[in-house]
Amino acid sequence: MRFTAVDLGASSGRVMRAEVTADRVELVEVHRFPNRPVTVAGTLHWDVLALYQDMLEGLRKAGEADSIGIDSWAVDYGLLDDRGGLIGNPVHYRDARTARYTERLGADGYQVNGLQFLPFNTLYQLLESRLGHAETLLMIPDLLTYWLTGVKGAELTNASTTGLFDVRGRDWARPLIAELGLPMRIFPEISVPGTVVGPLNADVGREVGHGGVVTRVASHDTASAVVAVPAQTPGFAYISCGTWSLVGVELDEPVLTGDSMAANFTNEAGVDGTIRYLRNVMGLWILQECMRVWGESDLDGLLRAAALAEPYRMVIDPDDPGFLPPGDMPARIDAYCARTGQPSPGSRAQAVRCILESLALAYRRAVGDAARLSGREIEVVHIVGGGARNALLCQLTADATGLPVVAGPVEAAALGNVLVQARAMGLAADPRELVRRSQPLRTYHPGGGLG
Ligand code: LFR
Repeated sequence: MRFTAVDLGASSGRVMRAEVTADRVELVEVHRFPNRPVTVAGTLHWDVLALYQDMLEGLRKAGEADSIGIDSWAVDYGLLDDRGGLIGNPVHYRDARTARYTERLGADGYQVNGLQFLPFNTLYQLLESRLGHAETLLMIPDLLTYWLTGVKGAELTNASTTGLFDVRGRDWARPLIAELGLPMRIFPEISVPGTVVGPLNADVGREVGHGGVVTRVASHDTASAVVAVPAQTPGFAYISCGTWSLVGVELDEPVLTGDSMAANFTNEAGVDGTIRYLRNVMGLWILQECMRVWGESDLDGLLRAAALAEPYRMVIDPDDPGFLPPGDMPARIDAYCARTGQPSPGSRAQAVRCILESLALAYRRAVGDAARLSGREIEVVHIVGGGARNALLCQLTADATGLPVVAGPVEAAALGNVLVQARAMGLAADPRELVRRSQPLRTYHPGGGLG
């Protein structure tokens, strides 16, 4: 059968066409486009109409499929009025409007939502939003689904990132929503990944040149990526490595202890009743911003030079809040090093080395904390997403964790998106097995060398 996956990341989006048979899944990228946030009147926004337009272009290029699925980053949303019109442009989670939240609010109950504290969690954004005549809140993939089909609704995995979700009841946390003074009317009914939404609107069909049906997938990109982790046994940790690095394990039950909250671990909902127990590590964002500031696009060249740079000359804490907003990252690294009595990198190669080693150390901490807090014994680390292509980072991670690292698939989120659709249509009963059979994977061993 044929499927189309729309996968929107913080820095780029893609539309993939997929062919799934009983024992294989093949992906072909048909459209890739940059995701360029726009600052208007001092507020950082997503250019959601440009993303919509590119999605249509991708659907046109992909041709007709048995089903279409959409995933994106989490947390952000659009608000609709009583006629279904979008009120304002969705605000970017890196906008400064939530910077004043530096710790959990009393009413943000970890016992209920199980969510790590991040200043941009939906609930803090909503406290900063004008909800006046808002009738409906739709998370980004749900908003795009609405524009394609006319159907409003919420999808489980993404709803679980709002802070307004009861992780044990797997539904909106009504008492918490009431306590925060937010109107319950704006939260649509939640459906689970694999739910068929309905056909494309006629006008959309005319624009893309074909019809089709939209299925709700694990619409939080990280949840889709975890579906595509090619693990064989329960003793695995994953690092979903793109703009962010999401580091954790897959559990059957949330961990809601005080220790877990103190370690800022999150319990986000996964497919089939699972819990994605993980921590957000700042990820390749710092490197992406350095490259933007340097005007440099040759990542491979930078990585080759970084492999020859001096090991562990300086380290940063990638999770320092100073690295969250867009800006002059090389200067921020210098300032961090000065503040902590370390030399500045002094060259691009050394700066890249510093970022990757600091990430590897952050991964070691997060994998160790996940194991300790969940009681899960970990034998292997899977790196999925764009970072799986970064051999230096994979090797540094194997060295830092002392565990074998299996790298791949690179397009994990799009694959997970497709596999959930395929399963809804009776194919891909064991998604991970299909990934193992059809995707190239590479293993890095601790001490394996950087050559
Ligand atoms: C990764 C991701 C993370 C989420 C962050 C912000 O793309 O979805 O899981 O914490 O983006 O939405």
